[in-house]
Amino acid sequence: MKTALITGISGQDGSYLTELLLAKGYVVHGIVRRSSMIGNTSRLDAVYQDPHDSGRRLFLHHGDVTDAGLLVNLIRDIRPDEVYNLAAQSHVRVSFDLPDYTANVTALGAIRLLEAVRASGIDTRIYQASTSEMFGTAAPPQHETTVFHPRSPYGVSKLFAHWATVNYRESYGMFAVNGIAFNHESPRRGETFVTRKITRAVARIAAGLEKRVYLGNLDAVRDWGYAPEYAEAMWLMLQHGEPVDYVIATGRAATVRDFADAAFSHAGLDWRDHVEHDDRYERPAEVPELVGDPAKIEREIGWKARVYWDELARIMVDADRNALRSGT
Ligand code: NAP
Ligand code: G4F
Repeated sequence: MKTALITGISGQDGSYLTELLLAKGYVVHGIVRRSSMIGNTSRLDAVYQDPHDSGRRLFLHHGDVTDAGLLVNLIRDIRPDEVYNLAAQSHVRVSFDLPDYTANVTALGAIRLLEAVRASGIDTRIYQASTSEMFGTAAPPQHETTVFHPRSPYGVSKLFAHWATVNYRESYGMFAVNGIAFNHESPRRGETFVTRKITRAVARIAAGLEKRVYLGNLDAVRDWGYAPEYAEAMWLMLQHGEPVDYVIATGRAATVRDFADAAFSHAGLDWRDHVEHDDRYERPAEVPELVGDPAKIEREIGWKARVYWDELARIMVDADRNALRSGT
C-alpha cells in the first residue's frame, strides 16, 4: 500500500487527486490550513473519514507551507512514497495585490518542501504544480522548451518553484518533476476564476436571481481542460520510469468571450444581454494567449485530454444549475 502526502488537498485539484489515490488503494495524508470555520475542507466531504473509523486511509493535518518545521516533521513521520505540492496562492489577479505573500507561499513553499524531503533522506517522488502562466507572452503553442516570460507575481513565484524543482533533481538526484498544467476547471473550481464565475452567473441568471455578470478582458485565450483528468496526469507522471517535466494541456483553446457564449447558450441565454465590463477585473499585465502542445505527455506517458472547453462549459453550467436547484 503506497502513501502520499498532498499539500493543497482542500483545493480543486487536491480533492480530485485524493479521490483518485484513495480509489487506487493509497493511504493519503493532506495538509489543511486552520480556519475559524470548518468549510475549507468541503471539497473533501465525499471522501472524508472520521478519525475514529478503523481502517481509514485519509488523514488531514493542520499546517501551512510557510512553516518549514511542520513540513520536516510531517515528512519524517509519514515517510510518503509520493509528495504532491499543490498548495499555492493560486489567483493571478490577487497576486498583484499580495506579491510578498504570494511569493512566500507559492515560491518559498515549494523550496521548503523540497528541502524537507532532502533533509529527511527518504526515497520519495515529488510532483510540483507548475503552470502555463509561466509562459506569459511567449507565442503559442507553448511546449516544454518554450522560453518562459511570466507576467504576474504568481507567474514569477511559480517559475522560482519550477526551477527549484529542476535544481533539486539535478543537484541531489531526487525524483522531482514539474507538471506544466494549462488551465483546468470543474464544478469544484474556485468561484472567482473566470469559468466558474461565468457558469455560476448563468445558473443564477437562468433562475431569475441576477441579471448580469461583470467581467474583465474577454479577448484572453485559454486552453481549458477538465480537472479530474489533470489529477490523473499528475499521478501518471510519478509512476513514470524517469523524472521528466511535461506540459499538461488539451491543445485546443478559446477566448473568454467564446466560453461565455457556450455557457449562456447552454441555458438558452444570449451572453450579450448579461455580460458587462468592469475594469477592476483587468490585470496590470495580461497573459494574452495560452495554448498548450501536449504531444510529449501523449507520446511518452499515454495521457490525453478527453474533455475540451465547450463540453466543459456545459458540464459546469449543468452542475451549477443542479446545485442551485438542490440548494447545495
Ligand atoms: P486552488 O483550488 O486555489 O487550491 C489551492 C490549495 O492550496 C488550497 O487547498 C489552499 O487551501 C492551499 N493553500 C493556499 N495557501 C496555502 C498555504 N500557505 N499553506 C498550505 N496550503 C495552502 O488551486 P487548484 O486549482 O486546485 O490548483 C492546484 C495547484 O495547481 C496550485 O498550486 C495552482 O497554482 C496550480 N495550477 C493550477 C491550475 C489550474 O488551472 N487550476 C493550472 C496550473 C497550475 P485553502 O483551501 O485553505 O485555501
Ligand atoms: O480564470 P482566470 O483567473 O485564470 P488565469 O489567470 O488564467 O489563472 C489560472 O490558470 C493558470 C494556468 O494558466 C493557473 F496557474 C492559475 O493558478 C489559475 O488557475 O483568468 C483567465 C482569463 C484571464 O486572461 C483574465 O484576465 O480570464 C480573464 N478574465 C476576464 N474577466 C477574468 C475575468 N478572470 C477572472 N478571474 N475574473 C474575471 O472577471
